[in-house]
Amino acid sequence: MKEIQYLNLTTYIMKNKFVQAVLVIALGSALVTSCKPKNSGDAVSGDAAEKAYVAPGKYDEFYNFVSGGFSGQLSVYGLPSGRLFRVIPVFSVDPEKGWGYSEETKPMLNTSHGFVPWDDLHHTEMSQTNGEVDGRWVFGNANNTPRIARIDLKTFKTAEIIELPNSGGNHSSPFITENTEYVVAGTRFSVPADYSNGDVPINTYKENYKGHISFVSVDKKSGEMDLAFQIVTPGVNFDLSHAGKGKSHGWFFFSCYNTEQANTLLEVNASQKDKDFIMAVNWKKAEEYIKAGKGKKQKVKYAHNTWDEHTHSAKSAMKDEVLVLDASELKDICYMIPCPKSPHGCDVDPTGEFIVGSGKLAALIPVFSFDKLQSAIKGKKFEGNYGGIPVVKYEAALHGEVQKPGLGPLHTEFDGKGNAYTTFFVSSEVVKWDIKTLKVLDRVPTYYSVGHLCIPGGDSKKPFGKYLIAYNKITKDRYLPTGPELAQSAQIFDISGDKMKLILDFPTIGEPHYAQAAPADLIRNNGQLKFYKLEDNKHPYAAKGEKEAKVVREGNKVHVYMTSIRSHFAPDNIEGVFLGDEVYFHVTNLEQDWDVPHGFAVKGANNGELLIMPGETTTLKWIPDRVGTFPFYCTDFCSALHQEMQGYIRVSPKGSNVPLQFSLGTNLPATK
Ligand code: K7E
Ligand code: CUA
Repeated sequence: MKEIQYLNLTTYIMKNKFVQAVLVIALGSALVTSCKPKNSGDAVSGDAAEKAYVAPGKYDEFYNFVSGGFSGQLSVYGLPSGRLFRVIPVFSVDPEKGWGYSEETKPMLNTSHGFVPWDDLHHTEMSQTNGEVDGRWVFGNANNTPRIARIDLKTFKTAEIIELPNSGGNHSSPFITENTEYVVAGTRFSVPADYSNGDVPINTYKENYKGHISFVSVDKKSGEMDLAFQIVTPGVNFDLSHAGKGKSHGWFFFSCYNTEQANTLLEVNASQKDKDFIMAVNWKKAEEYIKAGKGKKQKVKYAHNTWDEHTHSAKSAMKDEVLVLDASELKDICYMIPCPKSPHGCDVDPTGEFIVGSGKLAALIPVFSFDKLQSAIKGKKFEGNYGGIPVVKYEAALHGEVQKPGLGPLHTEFDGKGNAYTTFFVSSEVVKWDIKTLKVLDRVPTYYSVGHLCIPGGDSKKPFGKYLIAYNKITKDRYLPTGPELAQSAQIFDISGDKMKLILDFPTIGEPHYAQAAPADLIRNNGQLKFYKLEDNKHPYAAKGEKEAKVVREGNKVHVYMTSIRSHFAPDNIEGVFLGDEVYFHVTNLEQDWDVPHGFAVKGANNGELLIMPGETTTLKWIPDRVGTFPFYCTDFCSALHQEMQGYIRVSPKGSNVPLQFSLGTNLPATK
């Protein structure tokens, strides 16, 4: 479909409701199918591929943290090689690492709905200091059961997860302010607030459904999160957001669609209006109102889960209150800026002056000016209000429009040299344009249907504009087929010159949405943890040496204080366990050296394995289901005698007289 048709049709359809509905469906399916660029076979030319080559034994220049979408995980790649280093479990259980299987990690996945072992992670955002990526933490959002996670980049482990009340679909998240003061979350699905009665007819959306935007504070030192306050808004769908920076520090911008407030067939009914909104939030002002006691205390229920590196365990606390500010009562914290049509990405350039809205159904890209927005607010250049929130006149806040950039704009990143790069899902391309003049400078096809993109530091004040990575939704014909489901992919472009050049593409894990990247040295030299010190191990069931290894019965619970070191467990023979017992293997890895994990698995466990880092204690719960003798073994090839790293546990009938005993290196006395 050509842009021209698109524009003319837009004017035409506004006059005809039926045609409107049909066309929106057609556009919708265009969005789903997208056009396929020509010449997809010979995309990499000349010496381009060399630029992505990182010789064996050499390090990459950048770390790339890529969301896993419906895998609920975060993967870590190197740039420019595209090598996968690690998958960090966040919201989904991961048997490979025992995440969500070991007793210590289960509380990390606790929510007000109980244990939730899966989620949908769309966006990653790295912590910043003075608007620059600082390499300390990376945050991720859970879409389905609204949560935000903080991953510690010293351990590459999820350190904290906070649930968000009053939300449904935490999509517009986890974007941060320039000193990581707050990480925010806007709800995609408006819902009746948790503190109101939700048992209402769905067709009362307009009166009973609300949007909530959460401001979660982040402790400067520890990184610990706290739900500082929420702002309640009319029911719309918040989609994405970005914080202001530099001159616009103190503001946040959220794209919203479905300002029609439809609750059925949104692909038609939420595409009626010519313009939806970007909501500008003056969060400094909101902070003042909170300090002045203007927040209403509301009863809610949400989980806050934290990881303790000394006990090697998570704790889950249930919280029951939140402070809520009402955007329709406090007239100067939120402003709506009209934005054509169904905006998705909402991106702020490195100077903080330009705010880019990407209307999924728009044939242009509007760029708003922070200065103009400020004078429009001062001069009250409003065109009414939306649910009590002032609506700024489009022209009054507009810097200008990028004309005919492509079809289906989604997301924009910046190179720090005055250029913006926008992805186009429908026309399957990345388009480079000048932020000031709004002239299109270059375009490259992607294979195919690009969603997010990432430039290292590309949403910060200081982008490292050397590479651009496009994350594609569709790879039909790009790789060897793998049955009905094909890999999603990433493509790396060299953007150091005037023209973008494809240098590599590689398949990804899960469905990649947003990603962040930072110079490798920043993270490599942030005080990376190599092992946990045994003397700091405060796990209540730790055995810090083989002498402390023991088996203790407490009623029907049997606690095995076990150690592992190359290449044996202590104890490795255990008897006197009965059917009906719950056995807890608390395994302490005694190694004090980098990169020597041991694993632990026992036959019949309805569970994952344990993968225990040096100096760490981790627990596997095992309920034997039959009488017999069961082997356990180390799952991680730790030494030449790894295959010797094994043991037996004997399970006797309930009430049998086999005494509880254990050993290493000597035989247990025979008992019948
Ligand atoms: Cu994939 Cu950020 Cu959920 Cu756009 S969103 S693509
Ligand atoms: Cu320990 Cu293999």
